[in-house]
Amino acid sequence: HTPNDLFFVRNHTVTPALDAATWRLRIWGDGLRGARPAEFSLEDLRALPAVERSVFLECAGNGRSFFDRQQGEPVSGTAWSLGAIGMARWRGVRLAQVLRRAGLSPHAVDIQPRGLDDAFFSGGVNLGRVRRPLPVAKALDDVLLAYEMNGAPLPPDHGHPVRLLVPSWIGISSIKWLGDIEVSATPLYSPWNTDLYRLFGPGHPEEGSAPLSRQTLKSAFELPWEAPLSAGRAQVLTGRSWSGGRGVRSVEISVDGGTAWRPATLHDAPRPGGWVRWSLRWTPRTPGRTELLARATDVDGTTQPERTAHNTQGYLFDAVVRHPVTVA
Ligand SMILES: Nc1nc2c(c(=O)[nH]1)N[C@H]1C(S)=C(S)[C@@H](COP(=O)(O)O)O[C@H]1N2
Ligand SMILES: [Mo]
Repeated sequence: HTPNDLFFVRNHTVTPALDAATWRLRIWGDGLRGARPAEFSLEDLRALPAVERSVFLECAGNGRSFFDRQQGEPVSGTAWSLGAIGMARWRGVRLAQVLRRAGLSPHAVDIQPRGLDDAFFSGGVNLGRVRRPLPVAKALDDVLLAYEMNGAPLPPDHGHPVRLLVPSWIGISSIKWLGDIEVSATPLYSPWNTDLYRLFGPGHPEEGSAPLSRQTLKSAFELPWEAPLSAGRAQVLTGRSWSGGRGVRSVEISVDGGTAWRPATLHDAPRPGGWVRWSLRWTPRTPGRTELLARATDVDGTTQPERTAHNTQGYLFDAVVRHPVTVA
């Protein structure tokens, strides 16, 4: 697990100060059986059966800087390397249970959770408060209303007092500082599933791809960028691989820039929403600069590619990352 104080923070505006004692979640819309909205306090949610899940949360832009760095293709957005992911033990209540209590109708197709943070402005245009529709099928499957992270109340930066946690899906799905959820009998749209968080550019439709949902396959070494390594001294290279699919089955490592590959030893079983830790012993021999590569294959047989097809906003980078080290 990633400690809370080291967990990446991604805000569209600024972290709001919310009082858990007066906080309420409002559930409303024509996808409910009754006309009346339902309201839940934090105490109400805590009174329902709690569940705990260890799953990662990862921004759709994680790895974005490698479009430019490795492929020479500039993209817009925060130039993350591989730090926009964390794994936590989330505790909360199943969204399915709360939606049913609110009177979910069989005609509901989409829900739209919305944050209590300030409205987001882009290019001078007010896009309103952060919100992104989610199909009811996913909402009823494995989504949590989380109020604890790694055994502590949700920290302010991570959505205090309650956030949505949508396992395996891109980070924007997991709305923080949750204030209300619209439940709708017709499909819902917001800038976060129309102009943002779709794939745009050559090779993609004018209106963009379908709204992005599941995360992709990635690997990272647990090693500083440009790490200095000693020639002739045995190293244990360690790292992690993860996928928005059913989990990672195998990982191969190259210590010569991508010519020869050796299997890494995995230290975790594949699990949806989980990452696997891996290691490989290696004694660097030749002084100089080199690149280490880690390439994962998931349970469905998909392997990380050499390149990721370009998209203008730099989402879902999944190609093998070339990690520079210097042997001296
Ligand atoms: N209300 C609200 N929810 C939000 C955001 C936001 O700006 N406002 N950012 C989203 C994005 S883009 C990501 S990647 C994750 C980041 O969660 P974290 O800051 O807890 O790591 O929260 C998502 N939920
Ligand atoms: Mo994100």
